[in-house]
Amino acid sequence: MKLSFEQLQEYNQSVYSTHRDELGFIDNQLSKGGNDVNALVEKIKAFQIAIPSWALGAGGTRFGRFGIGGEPRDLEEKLEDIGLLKTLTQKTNSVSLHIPWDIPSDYTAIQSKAESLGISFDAMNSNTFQDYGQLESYKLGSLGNAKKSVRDQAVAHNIEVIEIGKKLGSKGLTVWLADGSNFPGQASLRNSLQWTQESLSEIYQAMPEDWKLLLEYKPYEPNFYHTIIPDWGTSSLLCKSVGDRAKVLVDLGHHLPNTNIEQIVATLMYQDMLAGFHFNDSKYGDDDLTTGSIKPYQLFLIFCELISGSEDGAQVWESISWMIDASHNTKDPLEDLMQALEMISISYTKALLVNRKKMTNCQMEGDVVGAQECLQDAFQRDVRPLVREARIQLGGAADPIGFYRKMDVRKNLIQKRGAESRSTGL
Ligand code: RM4
Ligand code: MN
Ligand code: MN
Repeated sequence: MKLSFEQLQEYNQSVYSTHRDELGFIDNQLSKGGNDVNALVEKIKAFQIAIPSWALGAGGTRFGRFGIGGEPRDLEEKLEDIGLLKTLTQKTNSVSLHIPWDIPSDYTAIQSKAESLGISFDAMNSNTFQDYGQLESYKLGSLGNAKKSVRDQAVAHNIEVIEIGKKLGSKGLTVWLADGSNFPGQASLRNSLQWTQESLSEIYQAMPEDWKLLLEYKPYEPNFYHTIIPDWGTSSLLCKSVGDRAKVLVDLGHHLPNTNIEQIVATLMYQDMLAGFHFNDSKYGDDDLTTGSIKPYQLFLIFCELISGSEDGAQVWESISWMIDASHNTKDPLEDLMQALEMISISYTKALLVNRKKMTNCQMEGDVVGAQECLQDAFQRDVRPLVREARIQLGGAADPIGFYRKMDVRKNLIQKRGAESRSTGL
């Protein structure tokens, strides 16, 4: 479905005067505090987040899956959905593909479709956590499997993913391993780590020189006794052993409750080892809920570390990749993604507002209360008018979800694709 430019403009006009009032208010407040509001809006405009191809349909749990209707039936339709998100939010211009879920049947057609929508191909994702008809089973692991033939097959799959990505213009490979064991004694903890290291090294060698390897970690699930890469430290260790274009990917849901994720970000940036982010939120683990829906303060603190790390020169901002990695069991996936993009923008904007100079002085003088006030002053502000202004300036909808609903997009998609259409993914 294509949204008409005129309808979007008309919609924006109808909410414009309220927006002007709200923007004028915050503009005034921030300018008095010495902030360059135009520069802030430019930064918000520049910040773009990739959408994973597996997040456009309804997700499920091991108990069930409830379709939303009108889900994209193939890769072209997935791109069309991302095109819609782009038109509405102006916050995304790339897609992250999962292989074998999204192997293009016609590369030229997919490329021209993506090009016409202004979408590029972000990091590619391999899949060695499922069986999909390949010779050897991944039931007991892949890159770290005790059987060499399984490891070889998993390495070959990753190399095939690189080849597919090369044809599409991608510049990265994201590896998430389900490898581990469910019971003590099932696997050799040390050997499985070594095999994983060797396999990753082979994959790294096959990567073009302008690519990066993004290595995820996860403390549990689907294995519950041990996972081979449980934490950022192990991921970092493996990355360092394979080469300097291998870096650690932080997926927000891949931590045990109460982990200080902002500290992990700081530590990784300190070593120039942060590859990128998978945004989501959770209460218990890898819940894959909408980012910022449960712990918005944590998301803000993470952005504070990201901004300070890049402003202080620890790691270049542009070297970090951004992606949403969520699952939508009870929401319309497109609405959920719009909420996520909004929360990411809000958290980023608030973090930009922190008076870092003042906070550093407080830190140096041991002024605990003063330092916390610096953070609260930024976090408690309603920055939505700034985020909206950035979106309007780029030609997006003043209120993406409002316009999406007004245009009955989901109803239209159901009419076109059917109520029972299913998208590939989890
Ligand atoms: C995993 C992990 C990966 C994603 C899969 C679908 O938990 O987060 O990034 O590729 O889910
Ligand atoms: Mn992830
Ligand atoms: Mn995950």
